[in-house]
Amino acid sequence: MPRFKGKPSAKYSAAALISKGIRRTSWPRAWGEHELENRYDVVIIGAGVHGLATAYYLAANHGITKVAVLDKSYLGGGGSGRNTAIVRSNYLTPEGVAFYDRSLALYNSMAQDLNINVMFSERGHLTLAHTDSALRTMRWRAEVNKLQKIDSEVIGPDKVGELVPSLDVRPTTRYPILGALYHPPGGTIRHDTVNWGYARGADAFGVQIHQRTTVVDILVEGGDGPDGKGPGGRVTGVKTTGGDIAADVVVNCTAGWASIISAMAGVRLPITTHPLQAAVTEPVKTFLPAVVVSGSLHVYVSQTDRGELVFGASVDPFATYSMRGSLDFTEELASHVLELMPGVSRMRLLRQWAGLCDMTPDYSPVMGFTPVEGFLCDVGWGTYGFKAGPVSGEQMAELIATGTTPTLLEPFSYRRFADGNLVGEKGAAAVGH
Ligand code: PYC
Repeated sequence: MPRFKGKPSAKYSAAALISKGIRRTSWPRAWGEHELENRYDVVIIGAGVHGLATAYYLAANHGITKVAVLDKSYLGGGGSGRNTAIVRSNYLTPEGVAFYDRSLALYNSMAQDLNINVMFSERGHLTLAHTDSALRTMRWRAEVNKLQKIDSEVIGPDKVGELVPSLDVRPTTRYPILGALYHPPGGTIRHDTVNWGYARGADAFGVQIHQRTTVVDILVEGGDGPDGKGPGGRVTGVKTTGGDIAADVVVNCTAGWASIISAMAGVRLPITTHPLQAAVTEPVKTFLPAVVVSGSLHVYVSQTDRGELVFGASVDPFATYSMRGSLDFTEELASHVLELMPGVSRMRLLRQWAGLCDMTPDYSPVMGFTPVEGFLCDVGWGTYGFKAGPVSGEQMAELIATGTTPTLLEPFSYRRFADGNLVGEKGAAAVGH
């Protein structure tokens, strides 16, 4: 085989490419900036993955392009950019499994669909069981999953050790690993790129994204409430820091502020908001080939392509809008990770952060119509929001375009709390809450 001799041409050296790339001033903008108009067909509140995906599918699948996506901060700055980028479909309820399975399919084809490298890594997902009751739940999930043709099975400690050699699978540990739910199609994806891909795609169809535009009120007329809002009313638009906008359809795609935004329309949501903290270590050589979750030890961990370990835990046990990290979290996280993987004891934690999770009583979202005509919700995502972004956008767009609730959305209606048809998904939460 001919061997390369001599130095690479200076023109193509890494230093030259990097410096040219950085200095280049003509990169096309991925999405544009616009003057706020005074009317849109659809106003979407929240430029996270749910809002952006809804806008994208409205335009791409239904030709509805007179759409504004508003965000009080920057695009992807909420839960969509703060999560641990895990995707999976091994849920507990048949409704949840079908929903997330569609999301995973959309994540699988996203690089081609949006023409952007989302770095989807189908590396497999293991939920460890340390007790007989946890093992029972894993078996239950595996059966529900298999009935819906989801690749998911319970495996024993030996197989766990083979798949992830850094896990301590000895039976003598304090919390011995009795088995795991193994879900090969689960993995990770680059969360920011998913947001950017949907934003760029929506923008190309003419959708307008307005960052730093806060919704301060939702305009409703004819409602039962003293202010004319609430059940029986009809949405007419929104009041923002950039001016009033008229719209027949307003969609709440926020996380963290979902109940506050809905209250502006006179719609009460059964949601409490909790911070969820995460942390990342310094990068090291790749050694963790799968996503590992331990519900009993309140931890999930995966390794990024850069080599960092990304950890998360359960939501903080108090309701607040604060996103401050805490020493309690770090200490607990470190001690639990070391129970599982003693070998990482000398790795250093680089940083930690938090996002906000809107928790519903059954750990399932609230999607679709509300008692205020034209005011729709895609909220209440708890700790599952990022992984549901694509399917939520696709299905919400269909609902808006056709006026009919698609089958995948039916179980998650606002009505279910009054009808008593809860979709209990707590057993599939990555960690016990
Ligand atoms: O449900 O897989 C999950 C998850 C990971 C991080 C937060 N939730």
